[in-house]
Amino acid sequence: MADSPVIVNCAVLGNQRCGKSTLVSMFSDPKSTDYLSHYNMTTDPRITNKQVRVPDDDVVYEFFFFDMPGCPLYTDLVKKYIAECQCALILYDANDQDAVESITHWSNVLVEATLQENLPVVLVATHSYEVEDAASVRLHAKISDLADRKGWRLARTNAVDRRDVDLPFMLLADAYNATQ
Ligand SMILES: Nc1nc2c(ncn2[C@@H]2O[C@H](COP(=O)(O)OP(=O)(O)OP(=O)(O)O)[C@@H](O)[C@H]2O)c(=O)[nH]1
Ligand SMILES: [Mg+2]
Repeated sequence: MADSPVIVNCAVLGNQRCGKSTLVSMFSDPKSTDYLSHYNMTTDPRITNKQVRVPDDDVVYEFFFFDMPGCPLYTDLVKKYIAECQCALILYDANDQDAVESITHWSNVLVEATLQENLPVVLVATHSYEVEDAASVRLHAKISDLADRKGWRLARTNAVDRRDVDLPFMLLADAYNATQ
């Protein structure tokens, strides 16, 4: 009989409206289109789970995704919810010129909540490929450098055409597996 999958808790963090609930719901329920038709601000943290096989390996993890509110009013609540998380997806809008500050803020929240400095993190650029001007290319280069310095993986996604919406989760499984 196959071993049971290892359970891993993953915090899903990022500014309000950057696309956290959309990405998680597209991955956990590929037929869902709810979040694309209208915006539902997350007020109650939502936990969903899905198994992910590590690419090129025989290992399966069962991730519990803690989809948190981005609204600053909830930051203390977020910290309580994610205290036991073992990894994180940190999302940002690829067109937000303040994305570096938002990533820094959410990575600090992760460290303060978990008291762990080096949890596996995947950065996820949402709304990617929508504006390809010089400013967004520069921003992407800056965030790639930040990811390299921190040892984080980086994925670009777009929910409207569902481009690469599974990629962050494959990178997450691989990044988490590398720590085991
Ligand atoms: N154009 C575009 N819209 C997106 C994308 N991803 C999400 N959205 C839209 O952005 C809005 C906000 O998405 P949510 O997933 O609810 O954002 P959230 O990060 O969960 O927001 P909070 O729950 O308030 O923290 C919704 O209307 C989505 O349809 C994307 O890649 N491109
Ligand atoms: Mg949400």
